[in-house]
Amino acid sequence: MNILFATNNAHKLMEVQAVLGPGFRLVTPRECGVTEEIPEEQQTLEGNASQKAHYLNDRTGLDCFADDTGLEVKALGGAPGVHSARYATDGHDFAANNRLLLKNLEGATDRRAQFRTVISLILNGEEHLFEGVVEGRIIDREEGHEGFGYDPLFIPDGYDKTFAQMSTEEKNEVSHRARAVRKLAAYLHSAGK
Ligand code: ITT
Repeated sequence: MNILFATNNAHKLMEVQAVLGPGFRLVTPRECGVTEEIPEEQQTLEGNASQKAHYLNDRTGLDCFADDTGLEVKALGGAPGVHSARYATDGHDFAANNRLLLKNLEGATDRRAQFRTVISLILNGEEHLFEGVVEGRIIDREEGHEGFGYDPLFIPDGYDKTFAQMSTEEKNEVSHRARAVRKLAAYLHSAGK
């Protein structure tokens, strides 16, 4: 089955394709002629995932899904959360975001954090939400070069290395996004897709 994924993030695309497997082919907004940035202006992950999926569904008339993800750090009251992409600057500057996170956690003893993904699926005009969470901790310097975003600073519970020190397959064993995508896949199968 072909399904449209409302993302401009190539890493997300790769991770999600690996979880869904060869039974699904992810189609990008660009392939459907949508080249502008997809708006995400809401104050919650649910709101943003929903806005992105509705935007693409309105533009194309096709079934589609979107993922919005945030890193929620306990000692920072859940920040950067829904503001994870633009934590340090107005752009998607991963290095600056990571520097700011380390600065804001200087001296913190509680370094617990979780990644949370919300997926909004629009199928036959109806919306369905799926959530995936992984708990872990923020270390005090970047380790590893795989993945993207905050991956070099996050060690999931039960592991002794960061997401950025894992292959896509390893990250997908426990990640927030993979957990949400497995729920999405189960739903699509149950809907006969
Ligand atoms: P799209 O909206 O085009 O899908 P995005 O990069 O803007 O891509 P999000 O808004 O969902 O994606 O993610 C917000 C930020 O959270 C993202 O820019 C990263 O800094 C971070 N992030 C998301 N998923 C992550 C992951 O699996 N590992 C590390 N950081 C992640």
